[in-house]
Amino acid sequence: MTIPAPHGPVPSPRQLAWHRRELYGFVHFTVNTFTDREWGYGDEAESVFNPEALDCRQWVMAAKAGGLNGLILTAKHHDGFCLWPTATTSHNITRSPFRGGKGDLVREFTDACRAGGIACGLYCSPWDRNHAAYGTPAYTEVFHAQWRELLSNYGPLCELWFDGANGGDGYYGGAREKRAIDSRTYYRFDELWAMCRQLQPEAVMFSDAGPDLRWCGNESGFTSATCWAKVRAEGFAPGWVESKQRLVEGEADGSVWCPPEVDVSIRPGWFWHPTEKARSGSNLFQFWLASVGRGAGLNLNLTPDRSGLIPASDILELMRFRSRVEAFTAVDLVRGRAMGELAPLTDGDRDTYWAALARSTEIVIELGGGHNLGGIRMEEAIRFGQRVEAFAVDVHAGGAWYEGARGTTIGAQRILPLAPLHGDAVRLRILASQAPAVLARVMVYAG
Ligand code: FUL
Repeated sequence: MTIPAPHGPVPSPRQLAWHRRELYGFVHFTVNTFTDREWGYGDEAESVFNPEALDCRQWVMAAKAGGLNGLILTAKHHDGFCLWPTATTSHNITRSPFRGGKGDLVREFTDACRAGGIACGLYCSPWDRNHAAYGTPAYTEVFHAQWRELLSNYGPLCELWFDGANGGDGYYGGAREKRAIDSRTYYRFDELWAMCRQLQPEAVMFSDAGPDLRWCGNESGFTSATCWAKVRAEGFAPGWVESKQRLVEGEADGSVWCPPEVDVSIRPGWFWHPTEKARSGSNLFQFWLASVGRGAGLNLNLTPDRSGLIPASDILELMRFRSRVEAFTAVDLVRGRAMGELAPLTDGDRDTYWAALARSTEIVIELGGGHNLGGIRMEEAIRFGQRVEAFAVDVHAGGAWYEGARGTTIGAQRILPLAPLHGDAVRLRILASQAPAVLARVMVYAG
């Protein structure tokens, strides 16, 4: 078989590795946890940060209970308090009671992730409501130096998170005023990103505008049903995008591979608040279907409380969520069933593929007897680009074909519940594709 020529942009190796992570989490934790705020003003006393039972191994245990493959910690949020002993500002963890002023939460976090066998990444906010120099070129130097410390001292990181928010006002060393910056130029992201590539070549970088991952345009747990991993390069900068819709769907004629990450919190807020509760496991399962199920990544935020631990009630919902995913995907009825040239589709190997000859095509996979159907997972072999524009899935039941699902894009993976039919074969129809489809795997889940 000839190797297909790539169609349009293709993922980099680091983006391919990210696509396979699929499900991971944020940890939002800082002074806000203790002051009951979402955006600290920047004037918080370091002494408020005092989590007496903190144990990052418990965070990793909670992540694994939910099936998360990695965690990303807010090393510094908009309030400017640094969770590591930085040389760039005195507004940091060494001036808090935590570990008697000898603490380094970034160290404890990265160590615990590695010990637990999950990936770790970091968030360090561009906007800094504490720093006196915010708004001047001097702060940009500070911000770059903070990232240099984080990139240099904590081993390999999987993801670097550049937040786009900037609300204007803050403490700013006592000035207590509003400061405006031009987010397209002020942070000198080109230089910063070059440093990230040099010091952490494996890490993907997230911002509204990539370069590796884009924001999905909402914090509500979904990406759109039509989901392109490619975008046109123009009209984006961190914290700035010409049109939000471009982020949501991506662009069929995009020139750059930049898939969406869906970031959403397990609770209403990003930080722990005494009056809020975790979303249910079935709610999290819906988020999974609407993000991972549409070819995006799901970054599910966890919120340690004031003791420094993730609440037991949240862990219970994470376990329920994981059970829902495991039950949905438990039995693949077509494993090993596709024959001849289609065999790569059901061999369980994401690296093998089947290439169609035409832009519309159909394949039939027998189930070897009647089964109740629950769902389907389809994958394009995205190293050849994203191609499929429309598809339908039919189920053969009682001697006739019934349409069980229909959609537009497939991408890295498309996961859909199927109409509850008792069938003995499944037919995938590729109705339209920018170039002949190249598919990696098809799985049909028992219902
Ligand atoms: C937003 C921030 O303003 C929120 O506080 C949170 O960190 C979220 C992930 O990103 O832009």
